[in-house]
Amino acid sequence: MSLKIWINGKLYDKENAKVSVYDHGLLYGDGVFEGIRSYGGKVFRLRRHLDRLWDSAKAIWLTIPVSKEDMAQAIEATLQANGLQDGYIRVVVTRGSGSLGLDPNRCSDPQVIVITDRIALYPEELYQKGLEIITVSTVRNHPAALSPRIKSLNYLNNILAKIEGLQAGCIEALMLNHKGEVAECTGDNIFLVRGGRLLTPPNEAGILEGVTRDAVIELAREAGIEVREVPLTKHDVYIADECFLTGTAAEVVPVVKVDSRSIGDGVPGPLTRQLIDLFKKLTRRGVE
Ligand code: PXG
Repeated sequence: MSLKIWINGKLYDKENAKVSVYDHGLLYGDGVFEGIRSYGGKVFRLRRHLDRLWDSAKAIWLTIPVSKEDMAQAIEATLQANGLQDGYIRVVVTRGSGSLGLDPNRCSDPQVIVITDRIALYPEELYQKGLEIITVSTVRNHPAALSPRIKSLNYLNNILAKIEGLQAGCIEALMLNHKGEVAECTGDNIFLVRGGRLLTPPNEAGILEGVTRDAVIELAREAGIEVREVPLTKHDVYIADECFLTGTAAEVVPVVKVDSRSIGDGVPGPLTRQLIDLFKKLTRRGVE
């Protein structure tokens, strides 16, 4: 049975789920999206993802033509139609089809798309052994030009960084901001551990405000671990005791090498392992 995709209120077979080549989402990357997970049929922090989607849309003058409640129902319906318990949800809102010019006022019918699919996980080995990443030369979008807080369909900045990482044999890559400070990875936020404290770049560093990042900050504070959102440099990364990444797809994944330097002892550290465990429990809470 083929996957069902929800577009503007209707479910289509994957083969028939289509948008116009005149859609400005395709022509210009004019649109917004979210990547969400469900665990045991329960959507993780749905409200937070919907709020972020609506914020992204607002920042680009895009009116989402359904309510948050409708969107939540569409997500539930699509998960159910595909019989997915543990799944990956991609919500996309495009500007809609228009003319071959930038003017969004000439676009009609924004496309609201809900894709639910099986989640492609990183190999378990990476969670045991940790990742190696490199810092890439692609600088994170200048926040004054295009805010990294907008999860827009234009992901070229991150894709260029991803390619640089992949060419060096790394599946994630660390991006610096225009000031040379640590920002985030291509699809994950970054955390360091130093002297028993958790450190992570603040919003002002020009990052996506990750839902997983927020969850990990909350979990750490509940566990009595101090968390500081402070500007960080590559040097801070190199001398950290531990390092890990957070993201919807990756969850919490240890990093053991950055730019050919071992982080701490070169193995996933105790705070990282504790937070992986706490995050796992959080996502399964109320599920079993
Ligand atoms: N930074 C960036 C630039 C992201 O795109 C994150 C951090 C982590 O945020 P969340 O809210 O997920 O904790 C993201 C999220 C994918 C994929 O298919 C990418 C993301 C999320 C889901 C899937 O590569 N990026």
